[in-house]
Amino acid sequence: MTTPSVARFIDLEPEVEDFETAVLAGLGRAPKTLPCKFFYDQAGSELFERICELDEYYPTRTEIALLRRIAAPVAALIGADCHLIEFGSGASTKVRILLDALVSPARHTAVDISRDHLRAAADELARSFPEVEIVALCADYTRPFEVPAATNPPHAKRVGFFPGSTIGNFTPDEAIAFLRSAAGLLDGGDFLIGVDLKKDVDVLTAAYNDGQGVTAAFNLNLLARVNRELGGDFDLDAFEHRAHYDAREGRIEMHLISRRAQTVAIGDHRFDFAVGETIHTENSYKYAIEEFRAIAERAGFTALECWTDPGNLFSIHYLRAAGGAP
Ligand code: AVI
Repeated sequence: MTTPSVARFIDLEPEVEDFETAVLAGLGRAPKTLPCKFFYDQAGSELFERICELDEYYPTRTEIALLRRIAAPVAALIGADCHLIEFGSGASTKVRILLDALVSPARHTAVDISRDHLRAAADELARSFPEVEIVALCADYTRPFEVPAATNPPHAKRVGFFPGSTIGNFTPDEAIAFLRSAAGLLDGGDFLIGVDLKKDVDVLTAAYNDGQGVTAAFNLNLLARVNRELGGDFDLDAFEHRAHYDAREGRIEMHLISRRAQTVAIGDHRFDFAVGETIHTENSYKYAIEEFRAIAERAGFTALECWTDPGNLFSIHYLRAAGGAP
């Protein structure tokens, strides 16, 4: 079937959690927190793209090289005529490696909450892969949603794709809940998922404390965003980025530390900070292969295959929903 070289756009009009409500609630807690999903405004997304190119931040280049290496066995496991679904598709860079390797993929659905970015990236994909039906689905993939069936063939096997170790930004319980709901959406299909591995603490901490200060700027942008969008008066020089590895939890924690005792105003609200007080902004969980397999199995998947890079930095798991086709 010949398809037009623009993506079909479906807007599920995701309800975006109110930034103001989340900020006021998070700063009102003890200890103070801000949710990491609010990192990604325009400035934050640009900073994240720079993070992905840093020498210290190994996950992106390692996963891309690994995906290139395993594309053929992954394509063999997936089989012909699949319906590929990427959760949080962003710039749709990594999925191109799969689309190049797959045998006559029927449809690719790119799911993302960022409407304009999604539409542009999906149109680019449609131009590059004119023989694949490309659909851009604007939705919040962290909440339940429906994916329209492929038209050709109508019952194409669904295969999920969730690269980047974004699953590590969920707590293990949230990761299980996400995987369970994805299992339902994939309708007995398969799931290819990138997961960052536990490793030397110095390598981990360097990845989140880069020498150029890009990760610090990314973290501090959250306060700048509060100032821009909510009329806050955070003095960015009065907070410092800090990231450390908590071995007991198996996670990198990112924080913003108050350099002095201070009061910050956001509209009519006031928040007091003691010197050294932190705002916890992100967790990034790291998993041994067996730990992630256990999580996948608790969510109803069978772990069929796992590949790692030669340095054992990053893993890609191939999961099959229990009861799915062999
Ligand atoms: C998007 N996510 C997988 C990144 C991570 O490594 O947890 C976000 C990030 N935070 C700081 N650097 C990168």
